[in-house]
Amino acid sequence: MNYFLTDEQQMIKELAAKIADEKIAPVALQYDEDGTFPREIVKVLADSDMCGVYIDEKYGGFGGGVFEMALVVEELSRACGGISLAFAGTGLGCFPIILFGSDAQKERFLPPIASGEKLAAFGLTEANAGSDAAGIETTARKDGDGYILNGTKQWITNGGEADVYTVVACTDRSRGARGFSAFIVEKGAAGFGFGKKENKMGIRASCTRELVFDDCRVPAENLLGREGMGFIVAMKTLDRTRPGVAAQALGIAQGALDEALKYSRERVQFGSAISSYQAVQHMLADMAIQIEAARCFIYQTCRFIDSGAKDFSKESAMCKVFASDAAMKATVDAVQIMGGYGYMKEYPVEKRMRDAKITQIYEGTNQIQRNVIALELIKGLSKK
Ligand code: COS
Repeated sequence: MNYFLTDEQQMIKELAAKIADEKIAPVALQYDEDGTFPREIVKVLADSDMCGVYIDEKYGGFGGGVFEMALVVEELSRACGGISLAFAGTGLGCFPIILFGSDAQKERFLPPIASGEKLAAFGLTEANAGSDAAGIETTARKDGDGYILNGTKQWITNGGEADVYTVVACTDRSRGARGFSAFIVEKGAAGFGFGKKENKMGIRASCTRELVFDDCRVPAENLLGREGMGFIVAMKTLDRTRPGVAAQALGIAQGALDEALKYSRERVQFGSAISSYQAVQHMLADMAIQIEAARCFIYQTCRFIDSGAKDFSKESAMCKVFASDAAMKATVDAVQIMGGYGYMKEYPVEKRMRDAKITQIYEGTNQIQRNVIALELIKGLSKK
């Protein structure tokens, strides 16, 4: 399918694909096994000027948007959905600054992220605040010319590896969703530490840790937007980054289809390659249909967002649900096509099945996405 990418977008996609094939695919299973953070790949991305594709040129980026970010995430995830998260998790941590940062904050924090010198992370989730984002208990108390943060963020992608953290904390519990504020916290700040590295089912090359704030002082100049805007910062960020999760799912699914297709042409049973049997052909065809539909949906949603659209919560949630459900099904089917080999760790599809699962869960479970979609539908009706 011709998606009419611009020359620049085509170049970005091809470069990301080359890095995925040459640098990530050969090491993906090892990183999955060891669970080590892919610093070497981050360096390759930095050397290839990929880290800032979605950051303004003024701050050292390429000047693209959500679409360029998704193209990179898709291609990297085709080779490894875990390694791609060093890049995608940084995007998630960066968007609060891109959207709500002052000029001074952007000038200070974005250039080292665009160059790949620094990584970012986003701290919203807590032990008792997952789907219910407004349930966060981390507090930020005004103290002179700064704030004192106390609390613990859980399951933070790039936790401990990132240098720049955008964190949402409660500044006034009495104000409900308007009582949260978002802050930029730097690694190394006094009172800011990390929990143990989580041992995960999938995306094992990605580092997931707690962020622990123990009387951590954050200067007032690190407040993002105004006090009380934290919930909106988080929601508007997630509206822009959920298509990135969809792109991660898309890449994982495409990688699974590629492997299953290749295997089905090589595997001979009952005297013929199993690709000659209709039972296998139909599974491959269904995977391809879902993947292409997801790609159309994601690309169009990203273009819609980058066109300057104001409200795209519904579309963003829809493409995340569609692509992640498609990836889960495609990866399970890829394992099925490869049978016993598919179930073995030395073949590269069981990892994709494990990696796919998280895309139905993080940045808002698919059940929460359906709530968002339904509410938007109902709101739309009542406006008519
Ligand atoms: N853009 C702008 N504003 C938004 C918004 C969005 N996408 N979503 C909600 N808001 C606003 C609402 O308009 C409301 O504003 P007012 O107080 O002015 O009316 C405010 O935020 C509170 O919204 P709401 O009442 O809908 O909040 P809820 O507590 O009911 O939660 C959901 C809404 C479930 C959508 C939210 O908690 C959520 O997204 N949960 C999933 C969190 C998530 O993705 N976690 C993963 C973390 S990152 S890995």
